[in-house]
Amino acid sequence: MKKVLTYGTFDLLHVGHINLIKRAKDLGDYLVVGLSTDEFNAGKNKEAYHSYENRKYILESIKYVDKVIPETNWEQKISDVIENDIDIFVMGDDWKGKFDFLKDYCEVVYLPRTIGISTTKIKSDLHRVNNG
Ligand code: C2G
Repeated sequence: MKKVLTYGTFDLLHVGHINLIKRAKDLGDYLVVGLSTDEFNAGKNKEAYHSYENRKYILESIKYVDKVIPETNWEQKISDVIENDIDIFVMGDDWKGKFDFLKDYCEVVYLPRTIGISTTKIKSDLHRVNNG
């Protein structure tokens, strides 16, 4: 069984997230998602609209996702790969090169992002619509 791992915040879930999750799953048989906790996001200067519990519940309802684990720090990826027996690590190519250190432990794949959609865009578009 080929196991795949990816990470993210997955706030205000949109097709860019689903495209990534689906393509990641299609590279193997089992997909683990490392979901950024609210505390970890604070460190990324990101504040998710949905809480970690709700983002986890939403991700677990996606047919491509087999397991969700918490992402609490930048240092956990190597142990996550080892402990979950991961064969392939996948991220969108906005992260290209940033996780090449994982190549000692598994395959590393950066996938093209879906153009024209992002959680930030959703928030700013809604702000404009609601504020004239
Ligand atoms: N993504 C994408 N296309 C978009 C938007 C996002 O392919 N239009 C991908 C990102 O490249 C990432 C995943 O969807 O691989 C999740 O995106 P975010 O929730 O924004 O994740 P991020 O904040 O980048 O956190 O340790 C890594 C971090 O946790 C990644």
